Amino acid sequence: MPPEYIPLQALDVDPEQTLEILRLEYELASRRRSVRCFSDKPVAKEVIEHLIMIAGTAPSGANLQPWSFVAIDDPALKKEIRIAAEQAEKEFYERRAPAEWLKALEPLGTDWHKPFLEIAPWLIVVFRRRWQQMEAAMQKTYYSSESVGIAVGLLIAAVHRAGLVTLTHTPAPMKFLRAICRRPANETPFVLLPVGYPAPGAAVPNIDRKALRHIMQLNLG
Ligand code: IYR
Repeated sequence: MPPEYIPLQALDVDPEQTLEILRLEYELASRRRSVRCFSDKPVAKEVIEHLIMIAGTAPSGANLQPWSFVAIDDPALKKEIRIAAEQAEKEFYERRAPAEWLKALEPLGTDWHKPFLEIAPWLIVVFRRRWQQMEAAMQKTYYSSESVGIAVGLLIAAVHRAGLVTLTHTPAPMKFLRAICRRPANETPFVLLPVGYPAPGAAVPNIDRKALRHIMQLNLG
């Protein structure tokens, strides 16, 4: 069967306006930070639903959309996740982490305590599907890490645009999340995103971003 095509609905932007739009987008994007100090101020379920809908617009390998998002605001479930994450993280910080890795983390001031997992009003646990049910059979997915990574990027940008904050938390190992969230064996935990408002007076590490000349090469030069 030949593929069916429909008209594209790209945004119609006057090229004269492009740089102005992008300067503003950059100014906003550069204010995004990973935040570990959350307020317990509630966030409506509809807000979380929209964030996940935005994530679900990401491009994906063969459009297989190999992701699931588990949104959690149940205090008992959040507590269960905090306990399991802190257990894994304590082991990481006190035993498993190579000295070099701990040194790289020093400027962030992180440790195994993860109170934000209970304080943030929502946790979004993102799962990557290595294969998924398609019609009668299980089908392999393609580029699932890249696809889910892009979806998480869109979600993080939308969180920021909404005046909310988040953090890409990857407790290691994070297998426990599949059991706690009761997800099937074809799904692998990808990242855990606490979402909420920042605590009043929240502070972040004084670290900076690489300059354009350090991240961009123009042609061969
Ligand atoms: N998972 C640990 C350690 C950690 C690892 C990286 I890479 C970071 O950028 C930050 C922390 C933790 O969450 O503390």
